[in-house]
Amino acid sequence: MKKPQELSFDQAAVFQISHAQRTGLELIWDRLEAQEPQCGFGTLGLCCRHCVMGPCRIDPLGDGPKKGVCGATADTLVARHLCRMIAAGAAAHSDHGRRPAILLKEVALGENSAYTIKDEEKLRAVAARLGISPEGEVSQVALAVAEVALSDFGKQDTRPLRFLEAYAPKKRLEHWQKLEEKLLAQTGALFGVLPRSIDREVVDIMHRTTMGMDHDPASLLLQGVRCALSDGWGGSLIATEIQDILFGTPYPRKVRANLGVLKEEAVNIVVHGHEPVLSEMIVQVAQEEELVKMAREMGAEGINVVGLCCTGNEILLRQGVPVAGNELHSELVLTTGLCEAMVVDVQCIYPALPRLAQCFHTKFISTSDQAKFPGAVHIQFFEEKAAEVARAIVRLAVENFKNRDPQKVHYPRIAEEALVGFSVEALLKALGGSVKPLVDAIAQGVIKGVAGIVGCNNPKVRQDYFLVSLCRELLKRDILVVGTGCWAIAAAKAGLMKPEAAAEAGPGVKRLCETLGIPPALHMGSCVDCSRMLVLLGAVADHLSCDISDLPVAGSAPEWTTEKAVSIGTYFVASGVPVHLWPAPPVLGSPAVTKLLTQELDSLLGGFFFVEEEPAKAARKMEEVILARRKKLGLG
Ligand code: BF8
Ligand code: SF4
Repeated sequence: MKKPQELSFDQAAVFQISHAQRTGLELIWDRLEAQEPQCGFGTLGLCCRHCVMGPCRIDPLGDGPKKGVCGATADTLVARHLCRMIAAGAAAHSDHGRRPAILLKEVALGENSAYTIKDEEKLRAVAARLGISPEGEVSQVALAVAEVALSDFGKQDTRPLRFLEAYAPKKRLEHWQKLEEKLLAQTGALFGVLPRSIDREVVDIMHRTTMGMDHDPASLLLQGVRCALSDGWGGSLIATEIQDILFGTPYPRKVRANLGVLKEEAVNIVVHGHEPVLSEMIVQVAQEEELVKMAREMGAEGINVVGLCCTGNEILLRQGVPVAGNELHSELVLTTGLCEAMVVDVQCIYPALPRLAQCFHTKFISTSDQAKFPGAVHIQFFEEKAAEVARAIVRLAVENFKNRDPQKVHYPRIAEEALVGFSVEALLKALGGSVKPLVDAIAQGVIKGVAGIVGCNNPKVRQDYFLVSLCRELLKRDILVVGTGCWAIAAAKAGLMKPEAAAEAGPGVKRLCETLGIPPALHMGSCVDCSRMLVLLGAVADHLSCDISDLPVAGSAPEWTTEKAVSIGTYFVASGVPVHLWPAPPVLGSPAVTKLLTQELDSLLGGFFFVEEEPAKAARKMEEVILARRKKLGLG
């Protein structure tokens, strides 16, 4: 058994893992160990189960088969599998985005009175951007915006998504158009890059990757690019924009992060998953007098709602709700014995959680028809009865307070402060209304550039070590860091989101942060909010009349886990941003696909992937990319 310090870089996690090891609670690291050694074919991407002539696997080095039963090669298998990962990731983000889009339509039509439009200014700004008249009745504008969003999901013509056309910077849009024309002229074959509709690109991949369809790795990967773009500039962007309209655009606020946000005296409700539609409502009803009174009658001080992962990020940014942790904290939070309920919606919810909850008094409550868990209490969420459902959930948690066993309570009193909520709107406000001060700071060499760090925790990587160390390394090199998802929570827990953390950065970042009153690591939101980074990149590119691929920027997903992260990485690369990954994706079984991803995509799209195992080395490579782009821009 590995030592807790080897498993996590986070002191609260180390404390809690030690406790679990002492008391014999099974955690994710134990299950990883039980899986080892993991399958070499799978790791290299060399297996296929797309039809029942298989399963097939390809032996890259030995004297085993070099083709599947149908004749598919290693290149096909690897490209097909990566493509399906992108489709799954894009589907998850986009299906999430569909929900607020439908909700906005219902609110506009008066069919749902549980929700309202909180940010009218944003609504009108989004409308204007989409070419819809921003004037007039709120409900009319909202309906028009919702209709455009919904049509982007399901339209059948071949025009690019309207959200993409409205938000992507001019030069990038031209680049994609020209690339399609160039490939047609060069090869006589059609290669689509611009997404036609969000649902269609996922369906296209599922079709294309069945037995006997597309076997050309480049063709497969370009469809992967198209699907990923339908996520970044489509489904995820729609999720972000409409959630801002419905729940409010984030602005800077102080919050607390880590397991120490749990309160021994209060009823603790942990909300975990991704969508703010339910969690917003839980936060709201948990403040209702009747429920608070009920909690007091049970002997608790009150009701303490805390977040986990991306649903945590959503309410952290908009409501200032404290966040208990990122992905690898999801089991640890249960082991504190302090959770009356863990309420989940969709995505990144380990099926191990309900079993672990049963070792305590914790009620594990699932709410989505799309995410059910054996061993859970299921309370179905209906949007039109949102407040009632949320009240039933909170009531169940409050009633459960009496079942808490003080003998089983064990938690670290560790939490950090963080200044979060840097939406593009908030950043522009901090910059005085335009991106110019940021552009000037880059042009004058005050900072070298900007890096985006995204993504998950992965038990194969010491928790938060890469996320935090990479951030520190970049800051030292005078590269400002922005990001989302589980990185953002890691950075908050590590204290990097306090304005004082600028002291750790190089002199340029420090100066910029002090001038603007911002921390050196900026929390831009949940994983669908990676779209905020695209919008920011677009604003800077348009301001300079250049392409994103000219800007001194780089990205990284240093502890990535999910298929969603593959989609995110791909849409950044396809938008002109080089992206670092660790662990390596399952593509190394095909040298041809590996070369496409790490080299050839650069000439097609102005972005590429690279893999690096060490934070300092990854930072150095990101700095190199940034410096090379500065040089090209004549910035020295
Ligand atoms: O969507 S960073 S582990 S919680 S996938 Fe999941 Fe990864 Fe966390 Fe947010 Ni994003
Ligand atoms: Fe094997 Fe080809 Fe079927 Fe895949 S599609 S399982 S490689 S026969």
